[in-house]
Amino acid sequence: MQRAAPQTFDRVLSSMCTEPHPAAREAAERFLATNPGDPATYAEVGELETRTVTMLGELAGLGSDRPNEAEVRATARDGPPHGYVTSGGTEANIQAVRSARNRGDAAEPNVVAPESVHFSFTKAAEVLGVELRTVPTDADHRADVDAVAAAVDEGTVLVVGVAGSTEYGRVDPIPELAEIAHETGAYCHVDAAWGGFLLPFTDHEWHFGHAPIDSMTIDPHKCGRAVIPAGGLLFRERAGMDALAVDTPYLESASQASLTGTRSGAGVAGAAAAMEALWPDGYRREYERADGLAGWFAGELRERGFDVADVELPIVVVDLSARAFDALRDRGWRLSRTESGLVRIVVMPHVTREMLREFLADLDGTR
Ligand code: 0PR
Repeated sequence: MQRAAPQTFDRVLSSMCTEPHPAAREAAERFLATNPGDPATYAEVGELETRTVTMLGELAGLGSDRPNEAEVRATARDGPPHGYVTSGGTEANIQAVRSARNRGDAAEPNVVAPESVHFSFTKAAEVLGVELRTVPTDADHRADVDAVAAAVDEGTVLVVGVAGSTEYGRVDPIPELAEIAHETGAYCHVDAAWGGFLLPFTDHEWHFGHAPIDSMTIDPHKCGRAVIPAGGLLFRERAGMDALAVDTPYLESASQASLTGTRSGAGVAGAAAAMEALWPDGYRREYERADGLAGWFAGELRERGFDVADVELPIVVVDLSARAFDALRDRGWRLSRTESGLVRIVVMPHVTREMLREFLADLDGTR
């Protein structure tokens, strides 16, 4: 029988995952038969998870060199960053909603989010029995602060902002959203599943050090170059994790906060290895490369007369005809579309200038 092989990455422009760092591959293989869900038995991978969460906290403004007042208070009270390595952004977002619901006391809880939020929040709402209120974004696809303020009420347990949206790579006004959340007695969650490994090198205000947010999704298996599965969930306070913990009578550890039970040690080890290899300089270099490449590519498309959205983080959104889209798909390009039918090209680490030149040549050939 023929040995199955995965796709190559040389025509993949649609994915938020990428070729893992070699150190991540190697570490993942070493830890294939470990279960971070049972850290009393699998202590080594448990320690790796703590290190990973600490590093994620560093990226996300917890434990920075110059902590703000809220950070100092949180650290004094609770110790190191709180969170865990999830199976992905979906689990992290579900758990953020669950934690807020459990900590709040609303009889009919709701979550308020811009319409640009990832569909994992739809799953969260369905699974947890909370109402998801999505509100329109502004003309530039960012959360509209006034619309969010108008949608919250006494039942709101969580306000969500996106830092690096799935379709347009937009960063919502996080400090303003945190303020609205806290004024109404809700928590504030930032979904930086994709953007979290790019944003440290920009001047956006998106993390725990910039605003009094309560939780964050930040995924090593996207721009962090870890192996799949490795998502990240962080809380500012220990209470965020405590609200997720259930008793585990027959395990040596007394409780478990993760949604899944047995978990991927390979994912945890891969995330730790990738971050140790790349944080911060490797990630900075990749951000600068991708940012430059996305800007160049958008310029090339505009020169050809295409309508291209402003590029904020390295996702290029362009209006291509259905005919061009199909022709490019037929030539092997893996492309995806926004809800409104525009083509989105995600400039991930495997996407090179050479690839994009070939893409442009193929696009020219369709006209
Ligand atoms: N939050 C944001 C902002 C996301 O973009 C995504 C995934 C998630 C949460 C959920 O993360 P998980 O997929 O890890 O649970 N965004 C991409 C999407 O759904 C994921 C993706 C990845 C799609 C690779 C395609 C692909 O090849 O579009």
